[in-house]
Amino acid sequence: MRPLLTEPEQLDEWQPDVAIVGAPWDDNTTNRPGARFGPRAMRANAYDPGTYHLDLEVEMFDHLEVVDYGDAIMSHGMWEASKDAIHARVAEVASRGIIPIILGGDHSITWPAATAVAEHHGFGNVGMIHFDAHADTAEQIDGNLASHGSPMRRLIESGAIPGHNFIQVGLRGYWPGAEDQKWMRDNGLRHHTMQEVWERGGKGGHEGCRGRGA
Ligand SMILES: [Mn+2]
Repeated sequence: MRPLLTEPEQLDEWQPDVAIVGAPWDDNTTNRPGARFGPRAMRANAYDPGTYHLDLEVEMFDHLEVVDYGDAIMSHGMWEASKDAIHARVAEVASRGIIPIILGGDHSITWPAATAVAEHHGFGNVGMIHFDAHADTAEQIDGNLASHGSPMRRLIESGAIPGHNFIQVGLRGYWPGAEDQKWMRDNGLRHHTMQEVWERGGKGGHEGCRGRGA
């Protein structure tokens, strides 16, 4: 139900607070591809009315001008071209001071998307609150530096978002292993495991945060 804009000049005309950008890419998954259908599925699910926030008693679009800025154009099987397309489309939004909300897509899209945001605010000035089962800090997976398990590593290595600006919430399961976790500690990342969230609930204070500086 939001206006669809397709050209950067329309962003200048409209001057929205928020612009949605789809990034329908899933070739960097190790398993369970299909996230390329995420943006269109989320748009389809937003078909019904319902923009009033019950808890806050706020009609959200009275306060936020939100537009749909379409999808970044993906070139199937071609990460470099697709990465550049995601970066460019998010940069068109972020460089105008508009907040981008990016719909994926597998998690590799966070590398170009968050880089574009960091370029606007300055490398090192952006924080990442990362809700995920996995830390996505692998050096590489099966030789793929752009794997969906690696975007946070790339952002930290490039300096776009330093490790000490990361809070990861919900880590669980078997991965990453000890070596990558040591790298995360050495780079100042902090996290709340899913076990901790279960035990303490969502209102726990900062003092329980694990990792350096906590
Ligand atoms: Mn992830």
